[in-house]
Amino acid sequence: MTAVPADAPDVVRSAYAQLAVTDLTAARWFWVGILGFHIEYEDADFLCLRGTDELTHHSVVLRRAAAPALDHIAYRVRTPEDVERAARFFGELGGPVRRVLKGKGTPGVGDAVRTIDPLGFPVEFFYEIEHGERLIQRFDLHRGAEIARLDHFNIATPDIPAAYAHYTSLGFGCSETIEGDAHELYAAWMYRKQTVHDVAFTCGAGPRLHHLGLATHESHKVLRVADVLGSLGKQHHIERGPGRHGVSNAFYLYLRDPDGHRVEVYTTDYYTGDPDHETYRWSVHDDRRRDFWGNAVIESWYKDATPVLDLDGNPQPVADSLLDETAAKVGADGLG
Ligand code: 4SX
Ligand code: FE2
Repeated sequence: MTAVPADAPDVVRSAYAQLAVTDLTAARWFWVGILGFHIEYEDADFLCLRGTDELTHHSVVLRRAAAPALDHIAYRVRTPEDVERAARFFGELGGPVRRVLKGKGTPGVGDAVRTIDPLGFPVEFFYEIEHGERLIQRFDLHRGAEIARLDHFNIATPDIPAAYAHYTSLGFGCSETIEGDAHELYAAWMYRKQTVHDVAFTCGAGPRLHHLGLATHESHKVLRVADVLGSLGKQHHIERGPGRHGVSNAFYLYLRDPDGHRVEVYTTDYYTGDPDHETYRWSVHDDRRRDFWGNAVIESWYKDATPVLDLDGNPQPVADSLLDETAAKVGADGLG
């Protein structure tokens, strides 16, 4: 596993995302009924959701709001002292740092620190969180896509080298990249837990949230959720796939929730925990990189993403991308 730089908080994993949604009833149909998340807590404003394998309070929080947005992504750190280390680390970077005391922020989460990171994203770091009932063998309660856990955040950001540098300074390793002829970075996948990623960067206008990657155990769950949406006449929620990624080797399906937030149902990537694990580099011209079978990527997948909020709940300004992966020639349609 990658060592943590001396001044950085020890990040364990991508832990949860809090999304603003406009209609909790519609969101519940999608996230609970279709994806199979379990409700750990709900009130008039919040829905806290947990996958079947997750022992902590939630991995997705939906907050009722006037417009769809990302409130924050959150990383769990190893000890309470790492929450303090996060406050110092981001304070020195010059961004706003806000302490959110237990009971004042997201339900179930203890004392936390929120910041706007150098990439413009609202990010929370926490150690303490309530635990929930073990659902791993409550097969009687499993349903829908049987989401087991949150796997990763994918963020749209205009400057991939800057994102790579920031997450490297936080002790993240890099499992895979997409690179141009001069090794210019189009995309990168970075991890703390021992999988392909906790966070990945898609080159695009940003800061925006590209998607949440949600792990299920078996590829037939991915196929089943597509079949169910078709049966319900809700096939417009399917955006891309099912397919096999080149990067990560995962089997995937991208869906859009009722507010347009993108989620990926994701399964069977690989172990990256050895200390000398090497980065696997894909050429941007290889049409297997994003779909191993060479299926073209729909343009909305590259272009659409969720706006992100600052710590006061106002939309963050968005900057245009430096590189355009859709312009890289890979085949007849150039989308690859
Ligand atoms: O489209 S890619 O094959 O590059 C890809 C996208 C690989 C892994 C992911 O989680 C993802 O969202
Ligand atoms: Fe993903």
